[in-house]
Amino acid sequence: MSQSAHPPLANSGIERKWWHTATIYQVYPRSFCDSTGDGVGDLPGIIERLDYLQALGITVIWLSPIFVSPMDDNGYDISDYQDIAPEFGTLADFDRLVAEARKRGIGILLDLVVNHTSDEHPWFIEARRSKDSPFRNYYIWRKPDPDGGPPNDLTSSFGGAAWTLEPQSGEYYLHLFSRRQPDLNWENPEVRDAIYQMMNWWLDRGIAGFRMDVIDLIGKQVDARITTDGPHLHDYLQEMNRKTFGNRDVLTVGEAWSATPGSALLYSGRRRGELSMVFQFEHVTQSWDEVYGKWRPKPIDLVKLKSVLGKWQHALADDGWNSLFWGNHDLPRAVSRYGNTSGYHVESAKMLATVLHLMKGTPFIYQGEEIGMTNVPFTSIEQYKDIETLNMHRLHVEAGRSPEQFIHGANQSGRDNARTPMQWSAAPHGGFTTGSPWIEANPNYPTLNVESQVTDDRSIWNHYRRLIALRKQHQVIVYGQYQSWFDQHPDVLVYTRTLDDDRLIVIANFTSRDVTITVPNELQLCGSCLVSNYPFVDDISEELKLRPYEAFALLCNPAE
Ligand code: TEU
Repeated sequence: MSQSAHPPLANSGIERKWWHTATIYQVYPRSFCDSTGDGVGDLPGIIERLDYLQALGITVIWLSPIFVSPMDDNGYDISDYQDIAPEFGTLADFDRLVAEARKRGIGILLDLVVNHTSDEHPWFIEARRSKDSPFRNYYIWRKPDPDGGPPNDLTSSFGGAAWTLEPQSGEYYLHLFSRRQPDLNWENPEVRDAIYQMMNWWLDRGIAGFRMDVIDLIGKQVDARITTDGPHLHDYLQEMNRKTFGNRDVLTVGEAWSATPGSALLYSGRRRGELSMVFQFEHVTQSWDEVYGKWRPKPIDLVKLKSVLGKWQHALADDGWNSLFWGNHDLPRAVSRYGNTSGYHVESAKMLATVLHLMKGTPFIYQGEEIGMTNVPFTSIEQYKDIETLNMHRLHVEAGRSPEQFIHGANQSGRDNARTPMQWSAAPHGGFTTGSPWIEANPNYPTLNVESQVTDDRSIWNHYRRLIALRKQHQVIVYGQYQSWFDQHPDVLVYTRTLDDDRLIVIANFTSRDVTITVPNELQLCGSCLVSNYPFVDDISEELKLRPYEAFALLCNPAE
């Protein structure tokens, strides 16, 4: 996995890194594979499935949090950073996971959640005990405003005020997420040192790096109402880099909802000494409603989507690095959001994978995406488990709005769409557990599952496997220069990647109709088909007829 000793590329300033050719697979441990029958996925379950992941060809597993936690936010509320949640296993299981994964050429990326802890973390238990506690300053406390209310109007991502009154001291503490997730005070050097020590402890156990939860929030200055991109954000990241992973050959990816092309260069620029890359969400949020956000998503406008994807490809072309993803544990299922699950499930899932995996950057696959898992048709709020969805539902109903309308929004964008059990087979609950799962399985598991796809050469799964292998074989996929075509076309997405004499052409129809495009001469359609989601017709003419959701890539060498 760690092949760092490549020479720099002659025709580009980018120094080669092992994670440039990597494909990362996100596991949401709670929902991946339950080895004990308690209805909750666990580390031994992941170990059982390592052969499956190796067959897919992935290089790294990003594990959503596995640490001790009251699970108010499914582990994004940590009460002990240096032990494993009992429902997931033990430290010995973790070490075995790292070792077994390594044997298969797979690294383990941990989820670093250090913007906040759980309210059950000993630091917070101590901090809230008294104003004089040595841990008080680990968190962010403020006096009430003059009329006794919260210090200011900052709100929590999960709804309501970002401040909760701690009655004993009469002060409020800050929580940008649930009240059970108090924000750490990064201005306190003791906090930073404690976090760096913990990071080094995990690095010494042989992990491949970190995914960093809401890392754009750590430089916040609450009195100025600055939450993202605070003045010391990049100083802290540089310090973290120096004191932890900087001299190790690991991968770091920061979650940064606020990232712009400019700030992404600060995070991931090669001379910055910060992170390998960030997750930016502009392609996600560009289709959200201006008022209701993700709860009333707009239909996908392909011209806009292409413009955002292209903007990021260009912005990080010569410095920094892109992450590539359609989904994660907070987002709807890719094929439900961007594809078509009614008539073209297989075609559209493969089309989306083709478009994403042949761009420049490191692709991330969210568990189940490789078989085209879909959003869940829950009809009642009782079926939902996610704290964000439940809180938002309460606020929606309290405001007198229709519960049906809320469920409709949650069916499209609620986080539980991504969190239903992994569908391994047609066995009860998709073969995820022999017990009763913590959240219901998607009822489509009898037909949509791993078992039926791995042996079918035309399956979505095998399409992903091919794309992952192509990235390892062709430098043009990793380093080729990106150029988009047909920018204003509402139905098709076309781009080329060029490296030395190699040219890759990717063409995709985003609609359920036949679409004919006139190929301009400069595009020089030629070469052999690397991957396609339809039986490939070899007569490429100027008038190119694309079938519904058809997508293919041609590799040619115009010089030959
Ligand atoms: O997510 C950050 C975050 O802001 C999400 O809550 C996201 O904004 C929301 O789903 C969109 O409506 C990270 C984690 O990925 C998420 O699972 C955690 O709940 C959150 O941080 C707090 O740790």
